[in-house]
Amino acid sequence: FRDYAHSEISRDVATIKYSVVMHLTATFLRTPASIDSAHAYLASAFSVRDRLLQRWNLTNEYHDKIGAKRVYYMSLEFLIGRTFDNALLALGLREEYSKVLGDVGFCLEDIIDEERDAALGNGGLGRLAACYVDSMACSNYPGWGYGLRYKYGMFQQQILNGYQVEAPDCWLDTPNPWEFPRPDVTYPVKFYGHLVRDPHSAHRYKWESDVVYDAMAFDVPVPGYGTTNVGNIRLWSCKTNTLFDLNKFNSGDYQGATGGQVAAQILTDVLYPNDNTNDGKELRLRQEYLFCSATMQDIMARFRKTGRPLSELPDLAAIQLNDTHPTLGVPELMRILIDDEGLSWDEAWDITTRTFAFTNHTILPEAMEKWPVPMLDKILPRHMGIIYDINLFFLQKVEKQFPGDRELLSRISIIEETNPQQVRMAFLACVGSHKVNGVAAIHSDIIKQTIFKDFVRIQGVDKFINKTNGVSPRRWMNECNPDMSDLITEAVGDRSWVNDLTKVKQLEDRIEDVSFRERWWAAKQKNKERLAEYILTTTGIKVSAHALFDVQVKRIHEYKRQLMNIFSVIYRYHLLKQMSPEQREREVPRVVIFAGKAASGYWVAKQVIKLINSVAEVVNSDEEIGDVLKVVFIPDYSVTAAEVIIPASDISQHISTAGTEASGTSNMKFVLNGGIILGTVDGANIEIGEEIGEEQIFFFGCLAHEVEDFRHYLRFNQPKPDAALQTAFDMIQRNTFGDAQLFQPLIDAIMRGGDVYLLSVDFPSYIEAHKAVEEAYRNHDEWVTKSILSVARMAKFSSDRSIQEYAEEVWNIEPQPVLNCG
Ligand code: 26M
Repeated sequence: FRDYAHSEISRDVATIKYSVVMHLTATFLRTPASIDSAHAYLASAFSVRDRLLQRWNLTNEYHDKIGAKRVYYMSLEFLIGRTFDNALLALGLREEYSKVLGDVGFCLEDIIDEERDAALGNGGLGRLAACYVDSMACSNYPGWGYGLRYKYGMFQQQILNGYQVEAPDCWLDTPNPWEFPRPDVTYPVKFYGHLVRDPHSAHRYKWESDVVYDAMAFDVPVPGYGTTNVGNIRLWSCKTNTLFDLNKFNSGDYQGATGGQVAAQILTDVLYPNDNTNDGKELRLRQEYLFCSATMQDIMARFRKTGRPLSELPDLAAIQLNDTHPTLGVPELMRILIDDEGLSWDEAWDITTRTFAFTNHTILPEAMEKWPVPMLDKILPRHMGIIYDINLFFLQKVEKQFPGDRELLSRISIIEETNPQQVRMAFLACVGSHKVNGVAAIHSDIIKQTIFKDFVRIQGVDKFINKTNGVSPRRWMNECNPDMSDLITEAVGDRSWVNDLTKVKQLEDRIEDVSFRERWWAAKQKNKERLAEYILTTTGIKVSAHALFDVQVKRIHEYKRQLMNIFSVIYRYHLLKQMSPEQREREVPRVVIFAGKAASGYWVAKQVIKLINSVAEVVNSDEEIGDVLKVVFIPDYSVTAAEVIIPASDISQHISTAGTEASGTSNMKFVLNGGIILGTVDGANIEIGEEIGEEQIFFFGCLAHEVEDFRHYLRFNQPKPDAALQTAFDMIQRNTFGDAQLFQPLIDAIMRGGDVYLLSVDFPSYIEAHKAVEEAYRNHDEWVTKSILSVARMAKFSSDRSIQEYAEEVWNIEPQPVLNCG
C-alpha cells in the first residue's frame, strides 16, 4: 500500500495506454467495437484522475502532518469550466495522452471537446473563485474551496427568433470524472424548529427540529501546474437524512415514504442565475445555510482532530467569504462554539472575528443581500437570535465610542428598520470579519466612502483594504492561446512564466524583432480564424478573419451598457449607408461580437439581446455592406466559449458607467492575450492602464466622481442625446430593425427613466474613442507594438499575485510545497 501511495504512477506512454485501456474495458465496459469519442474521453479522464488523486492524498496528508494553517475559500459559486486539458498541462502529460489517443484512432483536440463545462457559477465572482483555487494549488498554499454541487449549473442559452430561451444544464447526465464522492463525509443540517434555553448559561440554547437535511461531500481535485500539490474544492450535495419513512413504506405508500428525499433534493438542485441582483427567495436562503452549516461543521471536525484548544482555531484556519452569500457562516460558527462547545460569548466572538475575512464585489444597490427578519426567524431561529446579539453588542460599543449619535446607530445597525425588518448581510459580514476588501483600487476606495464609511470611522481604516483581482495564466494564456504562449516561452527562454508572470517583462526585448512581431500577428490571426469557424458553426454567420474583431462578452446588464454598444453599431451602419461604395471600401472592416446571458427574470436585458439580434439580421443581410460590418451574437457564452473568443479579439469593450463595475476580470484576460481595451475609467481598467501605459488603452467617458452630479441633473432634466445617438433612436423608431415597439422601452429608459447609466452623457466620447481605435488599427506596426507591450506589462494581473497578497496580508499562511512523490 505504501509503495503505491508513495511512488508516482509511471508516466511512460505504455503505462498510460494500459491504464486508458483498463478504464475503457473495466470502468466503462467497452469492447474494441464500441469505443466512441465520449468513452475515449471518459477513460482518459479517469486515468488522469488516478494520477491526480494520488497527489491529492499526498498533499492533504502532508498538510495535516505538519499542522499547516489552511485557508478556506467559501463561495456559492465555482465557475470551473473544463478540467481535462488543464490537468494534462499541469501534469506535463499532454504529449503522452495525445500519442496514446492517436494510437487508438482519436485526436486529442476532439476528445477535449467531449467534456462538458462545470458551470457552477454566474460570471465574474464564480470564475474568480476558480482562478483563486488554481493559484493556491500552483503556489503551494494549503487551501480549499468550499461550494455547492448544483445538479443543474448555469442554464444553457439558446437564441430563438432573436430572443434568449433558457434550457436546463444537465451536466451530470454523463459520468463526471472530476468529482470524488465521499459518503463518509456527510453532515446533518437543521432547519425550522424551536429553541430550548440552557438553564445553566445565559447564552446557550438547544435547537430542536425534525427538519434535517444531509449534506454530502464531493471533492473536485485542482491540479497545480508543475507542482506535486493538488488543491481541492469540496462541494456539498443535499439529500434527506431519514432514508424513508418505514411506517409509510410498510403500509404501501411508496410515494409518501420517499417524499422527504424529493423535497431535500431541491436544495442543491439549481444555481440561481442572478448576477448582481438579489431576488430574496427563501429557497436561496436555505441553500446558503445548508452550505454554511456543512462547511463550518467540516472545518470544525478537521480542527478537533488536531486536539488543539479552540482558542487556536484562527492559527489553523482562515475563512474568506466570497461576497455576502456565505455570511451565515459567522452566526453558524458562533452557534457551534457557544451551544456545542460551551464557550462564552466573548471567547466565541474573538475566535470568529479572527477567523473570517470578507470580500465585497459590488456596490449596486439592487445586489445588496438583505433577508427579512421574519423569514430568518422562522427558518433559522437560533441564528436570528445570535444576529440580534451580535448587533446589540456592536451597537453598545459604538454608543460608548460616539455617545448620543442616534443617526449613526440607525445607519450602521445590522437590522434595517424597514417593515418588515431586514438583516443587512454586508454589515453582518463586515462586523464578523477582521478584514474587508474590495476587488480593484477604485472599488476599494468607493466602498470606504459609501457603504462602509461609518465602519471605517468606528473600526479604523486599516481593516479596509484592496485586493485587486487577477486571473490564472494557466487557463487564460497557456491553455487557451498555445501559439502566443510558445512565443512568450521563446522570449523568456522557458515556460517558467506560467507560474511566475513577472517574467513576461522580457517580451519587451523582442519589440523590434521583425520576425517575432510577424509571428505575434500570425498567432492572433490564427486565433481569429478559429473564432470565425466557431461563429460559423454556432450562428451560421460567415465573417472575415481579416476584419477588426470588436468584442463585448459578459453578463448582459444595464450597467455594463451593451445597449450603448449596439446603438453605436446602428450609428455606424447609418454612416456606411450614406457612403459611396468607394468610401466604404476605405473603411476598416469590422466584426462586432456579442455574447452573454441575461438573468431569466431580467426583462430589459433580454430585450437588449433581441435588439442585438435584430440589428445583426438586418446588417448581415445587407449586400451593400458586405464584410465592412458584421454583427454577431454568439449563443451560450461559457468558460469554454471564452477560451475561444478571448484569444481572438483585436479590441474588447469594458464600458460600464464609471464607478459601477467593481473590477472586471475579462478585461485582464483580453489584454493578456494581446488584445486592446476600449473602456471607461472604471474597475481594473484603471490599473491596467497604469501598468501598460495610456498609449496602450482607449479610455473615454465621464469619471466616477462626476456620475452623481450627472444623475442628479438627469433626474430633473430631459437627456440631450447628441446627433449620433438621436440617429440610432430614429432608425429604430422607423422600424429599420423590425417592430419599433419592441425596443421603445429601451429608449424610454434613457429618455424618460432618468438615463441612470448615463448613455446620453458618454455617447459622444464613445464615438470619438471608436474613431481613435480605427486610426490606430490602420497602422499595423503601431498596433503590434501596443499588443506586445501590453502583454509584457501585465504581470500584476496574475491571480498568483492576488493570492500571495491575500496569503500575506489577510490569511497569514505560507506556501507548503509537497516535495515530490516519495
Ligand atoms: C445574489 C442573490 C441571490 C442569487 C444570486 C446572487 C448573486 C450571485 C452572483 C449576486 C451576485 C453575483 O455575482 C456578482 C459578480 O459576479 N460580481 C463581479 O465580481 C467580479 C469578481 O470580483 C468583478 O470583477 C465584477 O466587477 C463584479 O461585477
